Amino acid sequence: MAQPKVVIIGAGIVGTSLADELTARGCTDVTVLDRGPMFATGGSTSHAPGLVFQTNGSKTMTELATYTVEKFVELGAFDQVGGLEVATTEARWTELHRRHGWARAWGVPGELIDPAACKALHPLLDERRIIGGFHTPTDGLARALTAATAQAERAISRGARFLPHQEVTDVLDRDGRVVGVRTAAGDEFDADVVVSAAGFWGAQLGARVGLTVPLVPMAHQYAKTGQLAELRRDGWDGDPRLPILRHQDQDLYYREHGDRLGIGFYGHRPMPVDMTTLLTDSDGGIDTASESMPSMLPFTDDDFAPGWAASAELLPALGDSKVEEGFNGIFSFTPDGFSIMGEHRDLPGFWVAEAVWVTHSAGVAKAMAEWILDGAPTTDVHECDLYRFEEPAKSPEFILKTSSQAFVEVYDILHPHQYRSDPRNLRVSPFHRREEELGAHFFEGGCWERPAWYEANAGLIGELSSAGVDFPERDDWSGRFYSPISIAEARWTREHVALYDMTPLTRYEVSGPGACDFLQRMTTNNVDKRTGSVTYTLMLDETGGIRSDLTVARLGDELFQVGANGPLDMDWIRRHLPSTGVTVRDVTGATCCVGVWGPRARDLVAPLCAADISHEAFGYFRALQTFIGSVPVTMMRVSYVGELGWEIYASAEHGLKLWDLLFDAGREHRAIAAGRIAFNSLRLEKGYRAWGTDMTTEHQPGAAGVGFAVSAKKGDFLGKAALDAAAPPSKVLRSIVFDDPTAVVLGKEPVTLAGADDATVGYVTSAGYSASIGRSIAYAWLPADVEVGDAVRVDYLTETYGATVHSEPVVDPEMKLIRR
Ligand code: FAD
Ligand code: THG
Repeated sequence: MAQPKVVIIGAGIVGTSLADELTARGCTDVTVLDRGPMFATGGSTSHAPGLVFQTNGSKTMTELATYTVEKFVELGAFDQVGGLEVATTEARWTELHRRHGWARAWGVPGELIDPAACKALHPLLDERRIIGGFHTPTDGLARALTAATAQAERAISRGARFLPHQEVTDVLDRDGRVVGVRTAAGDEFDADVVVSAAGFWGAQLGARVGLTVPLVPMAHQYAKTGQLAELRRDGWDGDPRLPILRHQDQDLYYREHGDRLGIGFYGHRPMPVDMTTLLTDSDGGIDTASESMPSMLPFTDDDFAPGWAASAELLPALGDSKVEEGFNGIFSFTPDGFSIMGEHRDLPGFWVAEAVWVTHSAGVAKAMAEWILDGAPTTDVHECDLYRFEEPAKSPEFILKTSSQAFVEVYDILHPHQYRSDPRNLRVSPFHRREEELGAHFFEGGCWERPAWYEANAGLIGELSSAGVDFPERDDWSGRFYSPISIAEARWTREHVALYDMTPLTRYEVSGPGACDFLQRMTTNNVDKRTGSVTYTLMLDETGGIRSDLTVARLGDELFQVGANGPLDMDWIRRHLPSTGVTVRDVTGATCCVGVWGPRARDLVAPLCAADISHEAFGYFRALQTFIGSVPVTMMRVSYVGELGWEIYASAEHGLKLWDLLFDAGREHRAIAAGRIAFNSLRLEKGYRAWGTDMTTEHQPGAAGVGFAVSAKKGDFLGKAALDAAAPPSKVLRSIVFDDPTAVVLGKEPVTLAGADDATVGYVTSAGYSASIGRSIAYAWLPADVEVGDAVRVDYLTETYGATVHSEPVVDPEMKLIRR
């Protein structure tokens, strides 16, 4: 679509930024409608205090923020006063080291400073109460309304129009596409593209077009103090000068408003807002918002009291003051804290960009403009994708519970392996009962319960220790959500045999006339091989970036089983599905899968299996439909852990029987059940990548080390043209091995070159302890000229570890373990 006609719903910071980004790209037929006046529309942006802390555990969110800062600075709508986060507990001080690591990894300037330096930056602080701070000089205050107005005016100068008091009540469609919107007054506006940038109204608007937009409008308290003598300055121009301040140990943040302080508080109970009663006076005496400022609810003093007390301790100057004014402001929370971006799959042309902070607004708008006009954003935004949610996660109950929890945890120190406690047990495999009996410790992923390790294997530690296997102690942080039993499980897999519950592995059945051609077009490798073949292959986007990595098993002429990575794969496949012929079905929940891997795998399985499973009869990367006992199974000789063995699939009702047959037969081979931590460590040894963590759409196959999955002989496929035209990558994914056998990192740590200056050159993606070599292995994105044998340093919390770039895979490069 060269010049689409665009209607944007909402003239908050997101809608105005998007109008600017679209018109800057020559897409000038843009109409922005808002239910309120321009530009203090009454939405969240109208009263946002505008603090921008760029650093985030997500590289994507950080980059969206960094772009926003650069743009707002250029617009003269940003006071770059810097950001300061202070620690009042040792745990927070360690956390600030972690945040400093993220900042370095993603390119945000910042340093850790002592209490005196904090005090020098922010004289209101009582430095005796703090252990240290993290200072980020490029953070600061967005003047949200100024930025919105400036971007709108620039868009108008290029041809866009902004119409106030136009409440969109209907989205119009014809032949399955968006064709415009209708307003409450009955006016219609034609459009090829409609973007909902309606902020916390977004879920309601989405529902009108059958779309679940999983956000919850939540009230959050913001107050201003009285005038503070400490903030009065002679000859002052009124511009803020103090850094924006965060006191996360008490869920608080601060900014300057002239000689008053603004205080934001997240320490109160979650207050989800019922949109149906937002503007209706209630007989029950419940306060409601006003029509002129629907995003502001009356202040509830009692909720704020603990926040005020904690503030007065950190900032003694507040002692004589009090809350002069305050409100409970409304903005969006989501189940995982990320924004929501994307196009309605069943109503092409209808897009959403919601649950976006001012902090990320311009970055989100740029990515949206690229996505709408060029087919893909240049920044990887899969964490924000509208279609990232599993089915149960689209339920109102799940959305409310998890979004409320996201509010509670907004400033908490969250361990990367800390999983939600509620809702849980939404998806359990047929082996779950047996796993519980074996003392499984469960992690949650994709709403599935996944065993991380089994207490039943605790006894192996002693046996393996006697045989010389190390079980290094971990520091407090990396020791959480962890057990050394996982080392025993990994080692046992390489020496004996283990059962892995692979049920949560997303899988699809692709069938019908044209199925083979369709998969050939969607993926990079040749999948048009004889029945019984399995192929490792990639899906690319239009820019040649990696959308996913898959296994494609040909089970019949036009019948395939695809092993995938999650809901985004189904979305991508559905979007490209031909209108007739090919059917795609998610068969994950209706089936189950157990991986039987290790040198004794064949000894274990062969007596149970109806077919000849010798190496000659059942080769590597082959699939076969046969029986284990009386259970009909599909077996694939594939192993993400890099061992001899099979993924064995059965329909769910046979699952328990399948597990029992294998487990009982395994006794004489000393088979164990093994968990995800062992699984992860073994796949790192083998050099296998995890999509979403090690590689994303930002990376091309060669750089990510999966170029072998792109067939040179194959005809055209999605992304091929861009791939062929691509410049050589500047960064590549490498395996590094830590020098110190006790070193452990968890991912997202900055990497520097040993011997060079302190400049960060890359970052760790995933890491795990290798029981085979007795050291941790990690993947890191590093400059392309870094070579095998080069020494690097990885900063983990308060430690620095040396590591060496290793050839790949670290374990079994000759593939002897798998092909036997
Ligand atoms: P909005 O600004 O709400 O704009 C959405 C617009 O859509 C509104 O103008 C609305 O009128 C319009 N609209 C809705 N439905 C319709 C319809 N059917 N037809 C026509 N128009 C419609 N973020 C930060 O980054 N830093 C902070 O320090 C910060 N502090 C905050 C403090 C408080 C108290 C609050 C409440 C929020 C804060 N936020 C902060 C969050 C931030 O304000 C919001 O995330 C952001 O402003 C959302 O922008 P938006 O454009 O998506 O939504
Ligand atoms: N099993 C199945 N499907 C999957 C996965 C899986 N799909 C998603 C994800 N995991 C894909 N990831 C991989 C990564 C590596 C391998 C398999 C799936 C693998 N690679 C071999 C290698 O690189 O040496 C073989 C490559 C080849 O022969 O082409 O085994 O776990 N079903």
